[in-house]
Amino acid sequence: METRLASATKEIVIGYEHPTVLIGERINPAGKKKMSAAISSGNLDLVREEALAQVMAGADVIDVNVSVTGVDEAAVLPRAIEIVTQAVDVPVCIDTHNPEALKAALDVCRGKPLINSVSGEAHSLATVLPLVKEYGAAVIALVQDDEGVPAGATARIEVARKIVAQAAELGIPANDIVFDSLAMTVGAVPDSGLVALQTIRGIRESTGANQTLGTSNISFGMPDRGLLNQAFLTMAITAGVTCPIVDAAKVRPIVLAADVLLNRDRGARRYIRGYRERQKPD
Ligand code: THG
Repeated sequence: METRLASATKEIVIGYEHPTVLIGERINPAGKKKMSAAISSGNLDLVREEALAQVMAGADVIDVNVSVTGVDEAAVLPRAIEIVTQAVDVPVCIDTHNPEALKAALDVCRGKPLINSVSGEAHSLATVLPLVKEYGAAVIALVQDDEGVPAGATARIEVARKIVAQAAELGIPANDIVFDSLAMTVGAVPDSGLVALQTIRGIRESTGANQTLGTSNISFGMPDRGLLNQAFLTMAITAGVTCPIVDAAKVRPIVLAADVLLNRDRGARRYIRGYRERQKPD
């Protein structure tokens, strides 16, 4: 199954037979004082710089999240999207819980963006899916429902199937849905990695849909986060994640290696090009 996203000028394809697509996570104020302060003051220079740096580092899609307490997201999110799409030519991933901000952002997008996100909660399905349909977007679907995030994989897979069915009723095909099995830190929930991996395998088998994962979530509060993130990312890709949300600058080499090992990089061309680029002096 293939999911297509597009900017005004560029289309990208996500699928099990294609190289892993990297969604760049760095335009997100969570835990970042400088980014939060800049967004609060209305200065989006840092947003532009992060978009450029991430694409240089190999990001294929840019996640845009400007959610800071006290900021009018419905005004700032579309501005941020415009700044990102003027700076880089890749598709965007609109990361917001605010339906007004989502609609305002969709209004300034050209091409086919990815919406981050809908969930199996009734109010989310009712507000987000009609926008997915109206704007012809693709959407990340979180495997949680009105009862929360199910503890086990079987129940999470059931939520995914329910979302596919609800979307189909509105005429949204499964290839416009990208599932997120929800990784939480192993510091607090020791079987969180294992349950996410089991869920990813089950969703792949039962829906065939593409999948993302915020892999950095796995290591919150742990030492040597990068090490855990990279180990988990390769496992998640093997299990079925085709477009992880990541810091591209930190994980591109290991993703290129994983793609060679999974035969998703014909002639190992991307791997070799990545190697050569890393040998060049800055
Ligand atoms: N699923 C979906 N969307 C998501 C997430 C997800 N969006 C947000 C988040 N999770 C993915 N994005 C991030 C962004 C930053 C970090 C983790 C995930 C992160 N930041 C460092 C910190 O907070 O310690 C700061 C990094 C820095 O300062 O350089 O770890 O799961 N659908």
